[in-house]
Amino acid sequence: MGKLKDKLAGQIPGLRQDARALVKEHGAKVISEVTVAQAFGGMRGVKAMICDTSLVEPDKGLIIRGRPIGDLTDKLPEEIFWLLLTGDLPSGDELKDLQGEFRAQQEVPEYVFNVLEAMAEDSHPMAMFDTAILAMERESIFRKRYTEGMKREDYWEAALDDSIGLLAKLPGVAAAVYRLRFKKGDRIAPDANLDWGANFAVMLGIDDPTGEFKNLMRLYLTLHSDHEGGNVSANTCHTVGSALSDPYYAVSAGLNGLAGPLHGLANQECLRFVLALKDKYQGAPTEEQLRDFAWETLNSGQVIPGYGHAVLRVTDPRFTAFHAFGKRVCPDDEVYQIVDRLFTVIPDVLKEHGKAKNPYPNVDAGSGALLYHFGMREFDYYTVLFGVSRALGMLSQLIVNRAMGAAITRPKSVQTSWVKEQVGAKVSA
Ligand code: HAX
Repeated sequence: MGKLKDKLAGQIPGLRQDARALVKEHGAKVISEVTVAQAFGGMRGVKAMICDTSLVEPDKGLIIRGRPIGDLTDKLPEEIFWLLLTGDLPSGDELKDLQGEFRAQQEVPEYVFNVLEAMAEDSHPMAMFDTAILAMERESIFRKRYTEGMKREDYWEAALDDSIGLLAKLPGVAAAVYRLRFKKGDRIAPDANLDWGANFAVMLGIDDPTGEFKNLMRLYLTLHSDHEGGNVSANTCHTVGSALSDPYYAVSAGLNGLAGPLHGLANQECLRFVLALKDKYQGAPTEEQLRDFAWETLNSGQVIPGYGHAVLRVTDPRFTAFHAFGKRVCPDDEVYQIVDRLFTVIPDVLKEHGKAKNPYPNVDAGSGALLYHFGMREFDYYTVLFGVSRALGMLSQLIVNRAMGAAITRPKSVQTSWVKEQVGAKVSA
């Protein structure tokens, strides 16, 4: 048994007891209510699900198990996975053990490549990535053990086994999508001496003489790993997993949600905006020019991509981390300079405009510029990088949910006519 499974096996009985006692003693108490606007508005702010892996605080941003993401930027994604699951960072030995588990299972089965090669040449990289994960469902230990009559208290163990098997292979699968879809040549074998994020960088095949692209991938995979439980991908994975569909089904479903333009695709829109500026002004515009362009954008009814957030009310600390990376690695890059200058100009413009509740940059404002700097210019692919990272969070949440015996998701839907009656609204013919 790996050290991660050992540690969880020690923690889970206490957590179960604690949750059971909470529900038994306080189960009837109210923690949230739902307004008509919320029922029609994506359930924003309704507190009706549990997620202990991470929290997004309006004035602080992402907090993973009590630690602000800004304090975790030097950690490897494998360390974040351990933290998400256990609440602690791994010791040196524990990290090595987990990395050994990933390495032992990193080989992607040949049939996955066959599936990818059979897809239409212009398939979206996210459709390819998600299909590859679904194709690997036959590897599921969870499904096999469930069919054999696995006990309910063992679900989390099988979910963890599947999660490690899947995470181990995701960089290889995602890199294969990149190289096949964008005709980059043969697949590149992983390097047995490298960590998970660096190996992903190697398999993508981006030229990296300084090693900074490896650092960017480690940072990228750490920063995007989790964002509490209610966002579209996490919530979808949670719901599908709650039916005891195995982790392959659940993660593939969650990633299908990440592929939406209002969710994971936003990062490519931000880079498009920055490149449009570069084209229009033949390089990095002055602050004055940026201000004019921003007002033109707003006056034509469009949003400034990369700014604003549904929950955050400060600069996203994940943006701060990317911004600092760019300042260190490519301060003279024109695309980075535009991102940097927008950060000086846009918050004041949005404040003056007076609509956005949060005039500050979100995570998507800076990441694309850095990928572009290193020569990864296939925008459609960016969400796959996000997906590899977010699988860490989705799977952590899923394992915890199976450990805690989370029930099948089944909120009550109501009809519009019922709402009208409930609030005394006029019922139209
Ligand atoms: N530029 C211009 N107007 C903006 C704005 C921006 N960047 N952000 C918000 N607003 C406007 C809204 O459109 C809304 O206008 P209306 O009242 O006319 O509808 C008003 O300000 C209030 O919106 P809000 O409450 O501040 O923001 P929402 O919670 O409704 O939306 C969004 C949050 C992130 C979708 C929004 O800020 C936006 O569209 N930003 C630009 C796109 C973007 O950066 N998306 C990436 C999000 C990061 C993420 O979560 N990735 O997964």
